[in-house]
Amino acid sequence: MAIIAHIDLDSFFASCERVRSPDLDDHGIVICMYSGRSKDSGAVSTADYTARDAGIHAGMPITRAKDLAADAEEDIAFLAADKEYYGTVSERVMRIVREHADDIEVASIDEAYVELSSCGSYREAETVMETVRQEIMGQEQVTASAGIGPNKLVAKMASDRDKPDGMTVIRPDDVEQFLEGMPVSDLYGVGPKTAEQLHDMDVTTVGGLREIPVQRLIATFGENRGLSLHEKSRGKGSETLEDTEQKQLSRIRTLSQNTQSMSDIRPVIRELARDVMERVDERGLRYARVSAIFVTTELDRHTRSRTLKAPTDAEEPLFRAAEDLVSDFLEETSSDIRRIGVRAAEFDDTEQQTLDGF
Ligand code: TTP
Ligand code: MG
Repeated sequence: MAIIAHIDLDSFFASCERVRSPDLDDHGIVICMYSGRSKDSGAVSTADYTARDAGIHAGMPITRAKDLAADAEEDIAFLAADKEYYGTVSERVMRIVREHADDIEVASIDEAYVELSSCGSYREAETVMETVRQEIMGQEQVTASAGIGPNKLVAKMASDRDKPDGMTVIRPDDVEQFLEGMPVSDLYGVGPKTAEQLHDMDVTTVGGLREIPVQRLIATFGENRGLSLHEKSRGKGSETLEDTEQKQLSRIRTLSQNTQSMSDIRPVIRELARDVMERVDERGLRYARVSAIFVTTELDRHTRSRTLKAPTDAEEPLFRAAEDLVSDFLEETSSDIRRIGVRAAEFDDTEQQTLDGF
């Protein structure tokens, strides 16, 4: 029996900004993607729940959002999106989630599917996800909503049910009732066009969709979409997570001059190893394979790799192995090196990457 959770951070970009701007405590927050064409051209990226109460939502033109904000009771702050910062928060959050799961699939910057089948019961899975949400709150001061169900489809829709800062558990026996009265447009993957076509067939709820014979769905929407709608209306979805885990981390740099000299290259390897390790650390990983990447003056690209005796989270083995690989390569080539790279791979349980020799 599969048990899958879906976790989605609440008004994510806005929540990140709230963490670093205590002065916005009594403000609503709107995050904007400015197009740069004119002062307020662009669209709203997200709005916190206070700004949503004023009618502001993602995708809305910034000018319209500002009009709504002007009429709102609360003060609403408009900030430019800083995706790099949100990315670092996201990585730390995913690390927390990963620590509690058999496996995770990072589905976007603020959501992940979580494999919890080994919990053995929904009650245990619920305890795990409650812990995950508390740790995220404790460490990052952002709230997350979660859903638990027998597959990804149900988990995803369950996490949407009680936003913000809520959790919904849908056991297999509850799936039908959970979906029954739901508007078809809320079925994950049903866009406005499909919803409209369904409305034309007098289908407004998922329960109504379930009544339509699959042949009729196929006749209207084609084989793939027809079948998919039929399955979704019954709460059937994938129980298998996609492999999104990081397979390798690397940094490559152009040398200040083309060279054959180890003493020129060594300090660069040191810096590259440090940069790579920073990212390995951020993700809480251990690596077991080291590669050095070379681009010669002729722009040929070579890779040399070595597997360590045991996985490690230390920087020195990365530097040492890369240094050895470089010195071996310098022995066998007569070309000067133009660019040099260092890569760590084979993170803990992850399978070996076949990136060598490209
Ligand atoms: P979502 O999870 O869709 O939205 P959210 O986290 O802001 O709000 P919710 O509480 O409903 O989950 O998207 C995650 C982030 O992705 C969001 O904070 C900003 C960004 N985003 C955009 O930039 N443009 C968009 O149209 C959407 C939907 C999201
Ligand atoms: Mg979200």
